[in-house]
Amino acid sequence: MEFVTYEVEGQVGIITINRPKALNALNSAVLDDLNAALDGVDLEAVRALILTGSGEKSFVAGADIGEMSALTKAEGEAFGKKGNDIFRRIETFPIPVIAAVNGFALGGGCELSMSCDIRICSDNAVFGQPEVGLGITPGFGGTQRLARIISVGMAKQMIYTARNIKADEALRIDLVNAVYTQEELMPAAKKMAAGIAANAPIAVRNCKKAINEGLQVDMDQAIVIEEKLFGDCFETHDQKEGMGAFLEKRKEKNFINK
Ligand code: DAK
Repeated sequence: MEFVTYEVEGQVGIITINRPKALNALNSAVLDDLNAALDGVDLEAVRALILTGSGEKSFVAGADIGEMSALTKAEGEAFGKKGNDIFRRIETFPIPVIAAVNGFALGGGCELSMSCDIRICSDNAVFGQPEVGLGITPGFGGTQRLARIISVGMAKQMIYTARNIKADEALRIDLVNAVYTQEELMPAAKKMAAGIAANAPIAVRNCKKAINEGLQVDMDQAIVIEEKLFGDCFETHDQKEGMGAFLEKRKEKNFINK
């Protein structure tokens, strides 16, 4: 992969978008590499992912404007589908994905972070949906996920005005969960990922599924989804181990993802 790196530290996978010359902007090759990185995640061994950008300036400065500027309608649609499929894959990826937003998260960059389960950022991060200033709508789910994550009114304000916001405002409107210095960001992301990885993997995966799928339906259907995923945890090794450890007053737990 030319534009994406993938490393594993313990039970945590780290995907880094690595196209610093263009502030990690997403062209077709970057999207292909991101998809390939996801293909490479060993779901038996890895229990949480971190997604970040290389350098200290930018997470992802958007979809590649140079590449997009020359697209025909059909090519634009195909580029949109490619991005949407990958972002949806991240959103529904079996294990949690934390976006460690280390700078600009504009357009497709903001959208990429929103396809992750959790967003934390550095204090120099800048979020925004500049698309209407470029003559297009936000794609890659921008009009859909932003209004589901923050308030509808604030999402409309950000999208219609195309005004960028800084980290402190992103925190205030709940777009991110926490803000760190640049030096603290990756250690904080790794600590959070390790905390997730220490829990029973099947239970964590089922929580992700229950929250994501439950939010798309009414409460009567949502609690049925929850019941099924709850029931699914029983008779697993890890359910017996987690409850056994409590009953035996044992601190160490050996979760084996089975
Ligand atoms: N695309 C391509 N290259 C980019 C880029 C981008 N989005 N952002 C930055 N670069 C490149 C610059 O062209 C420059 O390259 P060189 O000139 O050095 O070759 C290099 O990165 C450094 O950028 P600057 O020199 O501009 O650096 P500054 O610090 O001065 O400014 C900046 C940083 C982030 C404020 C500025 O670069 C900027 O405004 N960049 C554009 C941000 C932006 O507008 N992003 C949104 C792009 S639109 C859809 C699907 C997806 C989308 C839409 C629809 N469908 C499915 C319908 C997504 C749209 C977008 O993301």
